[in-house]
Amino acid sequence: MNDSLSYATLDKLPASVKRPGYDPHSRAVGIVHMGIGNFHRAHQAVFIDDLLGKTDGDWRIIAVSLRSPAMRDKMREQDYLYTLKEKDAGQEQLRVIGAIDSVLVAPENPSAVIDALASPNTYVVTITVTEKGYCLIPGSRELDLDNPDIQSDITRAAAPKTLIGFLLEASRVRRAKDLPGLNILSCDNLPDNAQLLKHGLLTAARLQDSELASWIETHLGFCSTMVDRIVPATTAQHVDSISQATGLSDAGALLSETFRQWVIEDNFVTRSPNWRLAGALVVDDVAPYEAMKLRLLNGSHSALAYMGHLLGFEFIHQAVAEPALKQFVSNLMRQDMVPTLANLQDVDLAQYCDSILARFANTAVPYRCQQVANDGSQKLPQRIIQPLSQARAAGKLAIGPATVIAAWLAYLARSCKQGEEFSINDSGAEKLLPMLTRQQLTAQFPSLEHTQALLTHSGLFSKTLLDDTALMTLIQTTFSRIYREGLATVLNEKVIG
Ligand code: CS2
Repeated sequence: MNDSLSYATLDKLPASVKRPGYDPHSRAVGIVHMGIGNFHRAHQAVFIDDLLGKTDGDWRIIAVSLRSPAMRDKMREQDYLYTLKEKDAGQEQLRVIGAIDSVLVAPENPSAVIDALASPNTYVVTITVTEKGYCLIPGSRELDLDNPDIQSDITRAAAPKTLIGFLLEASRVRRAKDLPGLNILSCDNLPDNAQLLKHGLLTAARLQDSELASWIETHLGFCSTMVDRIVPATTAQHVDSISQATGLSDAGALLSETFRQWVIEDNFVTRSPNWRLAGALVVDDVAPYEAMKLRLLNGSHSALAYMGHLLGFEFIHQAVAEPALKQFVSNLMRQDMVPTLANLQDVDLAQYCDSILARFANTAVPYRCQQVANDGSQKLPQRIIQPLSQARAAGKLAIGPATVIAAWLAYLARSCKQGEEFSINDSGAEKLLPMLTRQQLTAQFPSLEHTQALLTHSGLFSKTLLDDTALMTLIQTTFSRIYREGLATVLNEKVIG
C-alpha cells in the first residue's frame, strides 16, 4: 500500500513530477472560490499555483462546495494537495498543485463560507457554479424568482443556499464592517457572465434592501472572464494510474489537456493578483473572446455530444473521428459561427477552428458525450441559439445550428423511445419529456406543430424565431429525418458530396 500524497510525503515524489514552486504554508489566503469541481482544480487553481511560484503574495484559495462534501472529504486527508496530469498527443506533465488552502462545504457550515467571503484578507472571489448555478431563467436571463432556493435567500428564511444568497450575506457583512469591496470573477460558460451575475444579485438585493443594492453596485467589481480547458470527469481508473505514476496514493488526482486559457476583464475595484504573471490575458472587453469560445468550441462540443450520442459514440474523441461528423462540425464553425463573430486582432479564427478539432480528438482526455449533453437547455442559448438568431437576422438559412437543434430534439425523443430509454440530466428539458411520451411518438411524429410546440415550451426561442416558418420547417424536417432514417443517413447526404 502506497503512502498518501501530503506535505509530509512531497519529497517522495519522483523528480519528473512538478511540485509547488513555493512553500504553501508561507502563503495566506486571498481568494475564495465558489463551486469547487474538477474544472476549478485544473484551471484557476493552476494559474494561481504558477503565480505563487513566480512571485510573493498571499493568494492561496479557500474553495467552497455549494453542495456535496465529496471533494472536501477526498482532499482533506492529503492537505488539499492533488496531482494533475496534463496530457495531449505530444506532451505529458504530472504536477502537484498546492494553491488550495482548504475546502468548505456550504450546507454543513454556511457561516464559515460567509466569514471567508467577508474576511478583510479576501480580495477576490472566483466562481464556477455551472450555468444553472446563476439561477436565471434561460430564455430571458432574469433571476428566477420562482426558484425556491432563491426565494429562501431573498427572504433570508434560512442560511444561504445559492451563490446569490452567499454574495448577498457577505456584502451585508462587509458593508456593516466598512470593509473594501471584492473583485468578482465569473468563470462559467455564459456570455457576459459577471454582468449576468451582477444583474441577478442586484435584483435579489433590491428586493431586500435598496441600500445594500447600492453598496453592491459601488463596491463589487464584476469581471467577466472567458475560461478554456478540457477537463473530463475522473474515473477510478484515472486516479489509480496517476497514483501509480507518482508512487503516492491520491484520491484527488485528475486529468486535463495541456491547453489552457483565461481572459479576464479589467473591472477590478480592489487588490488583485498579477493575473498576467499567472498567464492570463487581461482585457478591457472580454465579450468577443467569450462569444468566440462559446460558439466555436462549446457550440461544436454540444453538436458532437448530441450527434455523437445519436450515432452510438460514448466519447467526444470518438465522435470527432467520424468523418461525416467532423466535416459537419467544421462547416458549423466556419460557415455558420465565424461570420457571427467580431474580428479579434490577436486571434486567427481559421487556426482556432483547427485547434479545436485537434483538441477534441485528444484521446488522453476522454470526455463523455453525455457530460456535454447535460443541461442542454442551459447551454444551447449561448452556444447555438444566439448565433442562429443572428444568422437568421442577416438573412442566412443557418443549416448547421438548425441541425444541432434538430439533433437535440431527436436526442430527447430517443430518451423516451421504447428499448432505447436513457435519462436526461437537464431540469429545463425534463418539462419537454411529457410531450414525447410513447403515445405521441406516432407514425406522423414529429409534425411541424409538435416541433413548434416543443420549442415554444422549452422557453429558449424568441417569438421571432418561432414565427420564422422557414426555420421551423427546416428544424422539423431535419428532426423528422434524423428520427426516422437515422443521423448517419442525414449527415452523409447533407455534408458529404
Ligand atoms: C463542455 C465544457 O461540458 C461542457 O459543456 O462543453 O465544459 C468544455 O469542455 C469547456 O468549456 C472547455 O473549456
